[in-house]
Amino acid sequence: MNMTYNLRREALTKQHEQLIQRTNRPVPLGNGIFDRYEHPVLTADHAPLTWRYDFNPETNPYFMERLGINCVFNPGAIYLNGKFYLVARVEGNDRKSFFAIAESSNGTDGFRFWDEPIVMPETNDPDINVYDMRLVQHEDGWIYGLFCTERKDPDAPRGDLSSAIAQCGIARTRDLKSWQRLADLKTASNQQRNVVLHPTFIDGQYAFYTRPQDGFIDTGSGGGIGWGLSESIEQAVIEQEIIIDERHYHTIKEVKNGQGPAPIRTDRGWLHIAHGVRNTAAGLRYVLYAFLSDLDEPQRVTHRPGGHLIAPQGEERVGDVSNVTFCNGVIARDNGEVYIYYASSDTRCHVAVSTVDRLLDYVMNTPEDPLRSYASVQQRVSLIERNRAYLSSETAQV
Ligand code: M1P
Repeated sequence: MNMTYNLRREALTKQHEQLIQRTNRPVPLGNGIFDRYEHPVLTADHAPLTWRYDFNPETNPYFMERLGINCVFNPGAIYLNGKFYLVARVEGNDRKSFFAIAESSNGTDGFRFWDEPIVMPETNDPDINVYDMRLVQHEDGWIYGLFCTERKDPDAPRGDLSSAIAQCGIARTRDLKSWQRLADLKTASNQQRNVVLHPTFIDGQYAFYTRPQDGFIDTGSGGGIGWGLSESIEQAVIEQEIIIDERHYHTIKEVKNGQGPAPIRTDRGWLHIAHGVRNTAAGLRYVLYAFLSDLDEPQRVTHRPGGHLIAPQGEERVGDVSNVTFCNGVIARDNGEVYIYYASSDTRCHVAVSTVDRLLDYVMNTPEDPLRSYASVQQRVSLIERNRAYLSSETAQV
């Protein structure tokens, strides 16, 4: 057997195993709202070598990569039978995304992909690309995966090979292993991305968060996080779509926004994580924000903390699509811990750990964006004055 093959196979296998077994520690002294972790939880290098290399020395004497993985990002998440599962968006060097499950016993490190990726069944209208799955354990007993299905725009002018139509694909499973594909969601909008199934029935119907848009990239006159109901999930149709969280001038969500994972049920309401997008001279900037909505009427937003919850930092700021944080997976455990899985710059996956109590404190006590610099500085002056009063009373007591 040839030396190159042997040396490379052995070294790469060792390196891969070390990466998976790498300990991941929380970064000390964060902002008190959540703890970031020092390493990404999943990267392209976590993809098993058998997905990338031909192991037969006869046909691959140089142990050369045959099918490269470009990046692993935007994972859906679910906690089942004591394990943390991520359904990651794995993108090959050919730009096609597919879904693959990685599993960990503690949610912050040790994520290992299952032996094979998910082979998602197609509908009669084959998907060109599928991505960004939101996993929901619905009260009807199924686990649903809602994702973006993208196809070429049939009305694109000749020569335009970029215009696409994004719609919501729906699949369901009981065990994350076998997947049943249902019909794509039907709405009045030409473009739908970031569609999420609410985990409970509302008025006896399936409830969806949507994101209607005019164009594939541009919201045009559309946008905002929408909401609609459907009697059926097998043939889901939303007749009436309302906007529950609008875009707003000079905010973190002036260009577009979208619901992240399905919201977390808490005593105080449904806790949502979403992404907001604004324009800059360097292109679009994607950050995560949070809000709270009413327990009985999840479409009624009750608290809107201003600004971002998580924005890209350090190495997170650079990647295939730089300056992006995106989240479509969260795990809320019965013990109150919350694991926010977010991706940075369309390249890798991270975790930020918090608790329901801390996130509720954040959403209920962070003031809303006052929408003007004058009002914004007043919020800060008011905080400074309250602190001055408190600190001087503290000194007086000593
Ligand atoms: O590139 C950033 C993100 O862009 C899209 O999100 P949105 O529809 O809100 O613009 C998605 O393609 C997402 O996957 C990607 O991370």
